[in-house]
Amino acid sequence: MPRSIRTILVTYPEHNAISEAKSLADTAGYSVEKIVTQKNITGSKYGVGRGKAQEIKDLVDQMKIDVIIFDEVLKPTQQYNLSKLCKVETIDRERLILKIFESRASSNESRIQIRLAQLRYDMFRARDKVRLAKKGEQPGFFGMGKYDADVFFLDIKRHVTLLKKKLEREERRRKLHRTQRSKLGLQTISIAGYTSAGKTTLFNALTGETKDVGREMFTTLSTYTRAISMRDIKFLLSDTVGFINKLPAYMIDAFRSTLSELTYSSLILLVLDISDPIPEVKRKYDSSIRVLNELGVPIGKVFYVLNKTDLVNGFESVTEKVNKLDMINKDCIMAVSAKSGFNIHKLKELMADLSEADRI
Ligand SMILES: Nc1nc2c(ncn2[C@@H]2O[C@H](COP(=O)(O)OP(=O)(O)O)[C@@H](O)[C@H]2O)c(=O)[nH]1
Ligand SMILES: [Mg+2]
Repeated sequence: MPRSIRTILVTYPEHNAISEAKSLADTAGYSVEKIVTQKNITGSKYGVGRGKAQEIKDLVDQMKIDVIIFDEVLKPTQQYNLSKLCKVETIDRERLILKIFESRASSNESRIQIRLAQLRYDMFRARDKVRLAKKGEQPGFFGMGKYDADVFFLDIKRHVTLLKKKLEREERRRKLHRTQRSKLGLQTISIAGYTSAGKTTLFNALTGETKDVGREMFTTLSTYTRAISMRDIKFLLSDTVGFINKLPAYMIDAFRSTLSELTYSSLILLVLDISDPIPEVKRKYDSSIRVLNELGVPIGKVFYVLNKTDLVNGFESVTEKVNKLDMINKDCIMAVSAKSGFNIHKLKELMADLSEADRI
């Protein structure tokens, strides 16, 4: 087993920012050893201030850190300065998100969309990088002059055109794929929701109870999909990529295509972190519903799972929060704790009930 990649996470000193950034890093497979926060992480030279940068450098040395994850967009110069100071690689927020999408792409179409987003990311940074290269500050990068820079841009543009053509072909093929998937004869239940709502914890809780059924039958299943059985009913359960705050516009197509499996799921478990303050739960609920609408998911297929009830004081508080949410489909709610296991069995029973009643 490869050694885990030890990281320092640099983010804002707010609970939400920290838990989202931590979950993003986890999802991308990094091991977060230390969290460093600062109110403003968009400063000019290092992103963080000089003193903070030095503090990070010391921590990198002391804790044998491999990578710095920076929860903001960094310019190549900033990335370069921080990496040069600390002598380790720096990954900014957008690169981190692209890595997650890349690891979750399950179709040719989404792989192309993600490649397109990666090219956009590189393109935004190319000019700055060329400038760095000219100053001789980053010999590892192309080492190019103006002429080479033009060629580089032209190459990216050609690549983009090519990928867009491929994408059109894949879109035409998509219908076929869906028919094939349904031939497996199993219904798919997908777990959706914001990053750090507890999707993966719920996925593990739901799949942990039963043994993997007939995995050998589904050799194409990814690590994020497992076959589970409840009573005698079998389902495919999928952990999907989370909704992300402040997702840059150029990544939206890539994000949607990685979530396309939601459109052919029989049931969507929409996980909400009920321990968030009400306005936060409401904001996440509203925008989750909006994304599901945009993806063409019928709201009747959505079942709400209110997670982290162990952090909420008493059942009344949960009920009170729910009343303020003004949900569509109010009868499709279950409060659970994926961590403690509270109501997990009940949730499974309920999924079986829905199936037997032909609701899914
Ligand atoms: N207290 C509590 N923490 C939880 C619960 N479910 C998940 N978590 C924690 O919330 C964080 C994010 O969970 P994760 O499953 O990775 O979220 P995901 O990003 O939606 O997949 C982790 O630190 C979990 O341990 C829960 O029911 N109660
Ligand atoms: Mg997860």
